[in-house]
Amino acid sequence: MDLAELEAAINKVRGLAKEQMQQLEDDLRQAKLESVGELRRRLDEWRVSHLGKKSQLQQVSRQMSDLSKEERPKLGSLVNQTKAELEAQHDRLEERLSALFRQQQFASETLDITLPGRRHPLGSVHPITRIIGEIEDVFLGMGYEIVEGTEIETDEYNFEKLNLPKDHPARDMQDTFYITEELLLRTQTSAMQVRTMERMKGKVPVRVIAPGRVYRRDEDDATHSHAFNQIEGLVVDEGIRMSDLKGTLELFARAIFGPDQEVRRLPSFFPFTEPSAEVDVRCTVCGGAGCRVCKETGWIEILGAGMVHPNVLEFAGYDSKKVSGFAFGLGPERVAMLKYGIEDIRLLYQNDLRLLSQFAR
Ligand code: 2NM
Repeated sequence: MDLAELEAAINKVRGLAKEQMQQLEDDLRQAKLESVGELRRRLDEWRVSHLGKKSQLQQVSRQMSDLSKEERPKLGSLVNQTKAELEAQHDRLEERLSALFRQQQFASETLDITLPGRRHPLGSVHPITRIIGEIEDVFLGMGYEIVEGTEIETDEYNFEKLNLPKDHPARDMQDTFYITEELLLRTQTSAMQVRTMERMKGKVPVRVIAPGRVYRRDEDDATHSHAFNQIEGLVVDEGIRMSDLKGTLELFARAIFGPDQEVRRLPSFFPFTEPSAEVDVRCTVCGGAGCRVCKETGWIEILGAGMVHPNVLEFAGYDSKKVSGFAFGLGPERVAMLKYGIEDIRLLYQNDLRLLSQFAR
C-alpha cells in the first residue's frame, strides 16, 4: 500500500473508533449505577480493538517499512497523533467510569448512623446461682472457707462417717440413687465436711461451707426436686455451743431476708447432730395465711442444724471430749423461692426466659 492508502486506512479506523466511543459516551450518560461493570467491559474491548497489538492502527504502522524515507515520518506522525487521540478519549471515559463506580460504591455502602443499633440480648445470673453467691458472701464474711466436692460419693462418706450405718432406719429418710453398692449420687454435701475434718488432722478451728448439687429419689412437685442444691456449714472448735449456732443462723437469716423476717426454731432430728433443730421462716408467698408453697402451715423450713454428733467428730479424727461443733444444711432453692416469691420449685429448673429475665440487671 502506498502512503495515501495507509493514511486512508488510519482515518477510517480513527472514524470507527470515534463513532464507537461516541456510542459509549451516550450510553454512559444514561447509565444506571448497576451498569458500570458492563460499560467497563465495553471500554476495555474498545481499547483492545483500537489500541491493542492486533489493532488496525498497529497493523498499518507495521507497513511503514514499505514507504520511502520521506514518507515514513508523515505516516509516523499520523499514527502517533491518532494513538494519542484515542488514548486521550479512552482515559477520559475511564475517568468518568471510575467516578460513577465510586458513586455506586458509596451508594451501596452508605450507613445510616442515625439508625438505632441492634440489641444483643444479655444473659443474667440464674436466681439460684445468685442466692448461692449471696449466702456464700454472708459466710465468707464470718470467716468461713468454701469447699466443693463431686456429685458422686461413696456410701462411706455420704452415710457411714455421718453416723448412718447401713442398717440405720434414717437412711430411708433420704432415698438414694445408687450407682453401685458403694457409689451413689450424694444426698447431701456433708461428705465434704467429713473430708475437711480429716484433712485438718484434729486441728481447730474448722469453719467451712460446702455448696453443691445433691440428689434424692423424690417425686418432683411444687416444693421438691430429685436434683437440688444444698449449702452445708460446719464449725468445729473448742467450746462451741448451741448458742453459737443460734447466733450464726440468726445473722444468716437477717442478712438474707432482712431484719423484719419472722424466724422460728423447732427441735428436729438428724443422725449426724444431737441436739438438732430446724429453722423456719414466715411464708412470703402467702404472708403466713397458708398456701401451696408452705403446705398451708404459714411457715417454710429453710434449714436443718444441730450440734455435731460425737460419733461424727470421732470418725473424722477429733477428740469429742476436747472439741465440739455445730453444722447446718440449707436449701438455696427454698431461699430463692421465699425471697423472690416463686411458687413452684420447678420454675427454677425450666429456664423460661419469662422468669429469668426478671433477674436481669
Ligand atoms: C443438715 C442438718 C444438720 C450437717 C452435719 C454435717 C457434719 F458433717 F458436720 F456432720 N454437715 N452438715 C447437717 C446438720 C446438715 O442438713 C439439713
